Amino acid sequence: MKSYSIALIPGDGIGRDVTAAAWTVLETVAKQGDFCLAGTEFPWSCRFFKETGRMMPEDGIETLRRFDAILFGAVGWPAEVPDSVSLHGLLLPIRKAFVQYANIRPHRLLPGVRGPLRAESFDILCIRENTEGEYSGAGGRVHQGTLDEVAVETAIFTRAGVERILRFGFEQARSRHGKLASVTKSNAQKYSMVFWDEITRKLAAEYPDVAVTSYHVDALAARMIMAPESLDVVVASNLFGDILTDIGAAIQGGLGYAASANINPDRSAPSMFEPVHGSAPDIAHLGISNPIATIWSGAMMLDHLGEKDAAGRVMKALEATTAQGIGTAPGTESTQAITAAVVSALT
Ligand code: GGG
Repeated sequence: MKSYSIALIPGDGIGRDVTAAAWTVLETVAKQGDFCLAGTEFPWSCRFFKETGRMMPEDGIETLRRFDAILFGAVGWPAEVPDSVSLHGLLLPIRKAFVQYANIRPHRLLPGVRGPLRAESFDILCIRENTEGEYSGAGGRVHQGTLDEVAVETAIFTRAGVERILRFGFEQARSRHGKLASVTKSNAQKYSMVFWDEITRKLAAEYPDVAVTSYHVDALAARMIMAPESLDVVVASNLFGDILTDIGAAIQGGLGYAASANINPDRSAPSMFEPVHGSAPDIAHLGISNPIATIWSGAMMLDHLGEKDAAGRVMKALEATTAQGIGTAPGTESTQAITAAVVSALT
């Protein structure tokens, strides 16, 4: 029987509840199939930081490297650890170290889930560059605390980095409906974003079957609300992708439905699967967090591992659950009740 080793990092706040919920569903579908999931949980989080002074041990990356995949919950507990410390101490280093350069985020309405828009038949796949750009962490502050203080944060765009994410976007568009929206702000950012547009045009010649349109990020943000059904695959830089996918989450009913996969397309290191949402300290410990985004992310993990049938079964179970109205109104059912409904839809 095929076995996959999965590193589980529940992280902070609701990350713990939703990861446990997704794991219950994944273990159920594995038992029904002919494969096994061996999970190892790591306590890396803001609590771990308080105890050790680090978000993960010094050898954390090397520890994770031997796993087939990582299921991640959420990071952040700003009352105790600044968000800039927790994010740069856990999630971002994993994405960079494992060259998970493609962050894939699907946005569509599950049956029974009402979004805020009139348009209901959109199906957008956002691809966010995940290892460089505005989140490179390059910069510094001088003369701190004085009137002369200067803060510099440099966005880094490499030819290799931009080319590979755009190529990934073209390939995804080719495998879907053949449309790619490439997002920049090249009127205002005349170096990095003009560079991105140039590479988009160069690659477009290699993909004559893909209809590519370059949009400014503000126009694309409006389009996601006014005409989401006109979009297929959207590819954007780290920051723009981060922001646009919160719009994507909003139009699909909320962050509770927004799944994501941090993919290393070369498979030279593990990929990581996580809900788009953060740790939600305001509702942590209430037992009402929506596990659907994490369960959907788990389905993406199964798909990446090659367990396509199991991935499809989890998505069908999610759809059957929301179609019954379960998990469709925030805070109505407990995390446990939604999870139980998905598990029962699997059996
Ligand atoms: N589950 C994802 C999570 O914890 N997100 C927190 C966050 O702030 N993420 C920023 C990012 O995805 O770059």
